[in-house]
Amino acid sequence: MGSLASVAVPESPASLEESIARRPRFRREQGDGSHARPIERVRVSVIIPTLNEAENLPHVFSRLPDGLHEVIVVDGHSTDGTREVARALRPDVRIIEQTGRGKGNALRAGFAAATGDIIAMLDADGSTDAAELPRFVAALLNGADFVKGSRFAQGGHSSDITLSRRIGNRGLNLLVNTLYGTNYTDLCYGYNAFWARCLPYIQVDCDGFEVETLMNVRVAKAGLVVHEVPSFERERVYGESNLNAVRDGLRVLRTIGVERSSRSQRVRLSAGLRRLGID
Ligand SMILES: Nc1nc2c(ncn2[C@@H]2O[C@H](COP(=O)(O)OP(=O)(O)O)[C@@H](O)[C@H]2O)c(=O)[nH]1
Ligand SMILES: [Mg+2]
Repeated sequence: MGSLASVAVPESPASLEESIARRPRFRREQGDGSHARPIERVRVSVIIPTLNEAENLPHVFSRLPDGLHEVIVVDGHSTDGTREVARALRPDVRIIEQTGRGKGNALRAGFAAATGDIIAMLDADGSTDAAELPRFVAALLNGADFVKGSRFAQGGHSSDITLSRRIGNRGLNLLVNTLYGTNYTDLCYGYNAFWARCLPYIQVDCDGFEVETLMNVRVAKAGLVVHEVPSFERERVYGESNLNAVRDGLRVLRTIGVERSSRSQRVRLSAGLRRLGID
């Protein structure tokens, strides 16, 4: 398994400074010295949302690379012993109980609690492979602000996605690329990593599975540098997906539309869609 220490990184902190200097707008807006840390000491926080994933955690945790700053499990009131299993597997794990419901709500809590320089999010069902993390971190160290995993970029693959989800994802992906001028190949995938300094541009304020779309659209709107890396999605090891293709597809569609409008339009559109039962 890969180790974060073995990531191919620019040789000195000066290289990172150089890549930041090429994006003066971003540096000016940050202005908080958050890049002063030498690359070798960059801290990586991993956020894992869990909803009854006790059986899957041994596999998921066994794939985590060495050298992580922290692993944060955000649990959705699981009743199968998920929190206890997480603690037994990894005594240093940070466990947070989410306050609301849904994956988006859980990730918001995890992002707020993270203390690392880089935040990575992955699933707890064995679909996303934590051993791929060094690839994401390398892309961030090489100049990306936000790194999207992609099952459909060259070298990526999914043995988990159903035909209907594949078609829906492709259509929604095309819509986002058309509306926002992006070149994404995989809109609705839960494996991403980004510099913590990007959080003010992301500000997750949705609750459900539309969270990845919201993040991808907001980083595009903010003009952040987004790289995609290929990722191999496996079938969930135990249990069943919590996602409903139609219900959650509509939520994704609504998110794309709402994000497209101005702030005041957004409030009105959001209220209108809610009246139609699309929330
Ligand atoms: N905390 C929390 N985690 C969730 C919730 N819904 C899903 N998850 C987690 O999000 C990840 C992806 O969920 P999953 O049901 O596999 O959806 P899919 O991968 O899109 O089919 C898994 O780690 C789930 O345990 C939730 O309401 N709360
Ligand atoms: Mg899954």
